[in-house]
Amino acid sequence: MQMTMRWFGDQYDTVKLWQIRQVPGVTGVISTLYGSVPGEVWQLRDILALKSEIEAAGLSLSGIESLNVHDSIKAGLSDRDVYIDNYIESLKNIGEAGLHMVCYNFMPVFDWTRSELARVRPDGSTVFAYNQEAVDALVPEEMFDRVNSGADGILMPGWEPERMAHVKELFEIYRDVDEEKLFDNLKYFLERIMPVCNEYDIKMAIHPDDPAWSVFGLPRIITNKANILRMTGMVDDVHNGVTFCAGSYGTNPENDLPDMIRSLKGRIHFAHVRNLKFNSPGDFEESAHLSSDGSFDMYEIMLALYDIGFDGPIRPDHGRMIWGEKAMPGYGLYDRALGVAYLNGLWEAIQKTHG
Ligand code: DNO
Repeated sequence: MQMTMRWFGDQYDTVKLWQIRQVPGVTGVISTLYGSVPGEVWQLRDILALKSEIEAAGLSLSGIESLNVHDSIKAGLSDRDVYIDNYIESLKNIGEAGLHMVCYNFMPVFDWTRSELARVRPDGSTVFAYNQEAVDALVPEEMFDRVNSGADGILMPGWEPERMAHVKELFEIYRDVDEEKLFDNLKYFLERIMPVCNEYDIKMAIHPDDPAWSVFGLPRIITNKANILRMTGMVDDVHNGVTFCAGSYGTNPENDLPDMIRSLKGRIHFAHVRNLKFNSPGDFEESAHLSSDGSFDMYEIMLALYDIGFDGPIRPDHGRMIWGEKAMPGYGLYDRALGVAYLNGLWEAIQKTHG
C-alpha cells in the first residue's frame, strides 16, 4: 500500500504540503482540481500544474479524488452523452499526466450526508455525526445550509454551491429514477469510459454512498456487498473498481467490512480507513481511528487489506478536530496524522507477523 493524505490544493486547504511531507510514512497526496464543477473538461495543463506543485514538495500525486460525475449522467438524461464525452476527455488528460487512479461517486444530488459537522465529544474534540431523526426533520435545502454554515465559509467537498443552488430541480430529474435505473445508468457510463481507462490504465474507484442507505428518498446503490459485487460484475474489467471506504460501508452495521474487502480482491484501487462509533441504531459519530474509540475492529480491516495483497493508495479519513486546529471540518492535519501513524503501526505489525 502507499500511505497518502487528501489535499484540496493550496488555494483551498488549510493544511500545507510541507506539513503533509512531515507525517511519517506519507509519500503521496490524493487531490483534485477543486474549483472545477461536474461536467467540465479538465485541461492537461491544470493537471500537470497540480502534479508539479505536489512533486516540488517531495510528494507524489497518487490519484484523483474526485472527478465528479454530472447529474445528467446519473439520472440518464438525454444530454448525458455530452457530459460523458467531457468526462472521457478529462480522463484522457489525467492519463496523459501519468495518473492511474480516479475516485468518483454515483450518489444522486448529494455526496456524503451528516446532520452535524461539529458534535462535541467528552474529550472536547469535535466530529462529524449523523442522526436519522435530525435528517428526517430537514428538507434538502436545509441540509445544504447546515453543511455550508457549519463549515465557516470553507467550501465542502461534494457540496458545490453551483449545484446546490438548484436542489429542487436536481430532485426533479431523479423523479423516475429508482435503484434499477441508477444501476443501468452507471453501467452505461462505465461501458463508455472503459476504453479510455484501458488505454491509459486508469483504475476507476467508485466511492460508496455515505450513509449507505437512501437519504431524502433518493436512490442509493453502492451500499453493501451484494450491490458492489453486482457493480463490479456488470462491467467486468479490472479498471472498474472500488474505493473501499470503511466509514461509509460501516454506517450499516450489517456490512461485514473485512468480508467485503476479501470479496473485492483485485478490484479495490483505493482505501479510506476510519472508524465510527454507533450510539444507537439511528445515531453515529466519527471517532478517532483507534479501534477502542469506535465500533470497528481496525486491525481486522487492515489485515483483510493485507490478505488480498492491496497495493494501492490508502488514506486516513475524516479526522476529529483537536488541539484547537481551525481547518475544513473532517480534514484537519492533526487527527488525520494520528490516523496515519496508527494505520502504519497496524500495517507494520501485520507484515511482521504474517510476512
Ligand atoms: C467525504 C469523501 C467523499 C468522496 C466522494 C468521492 O469526505 O469521502 O466526498 O470524496 O464521495 O467522489
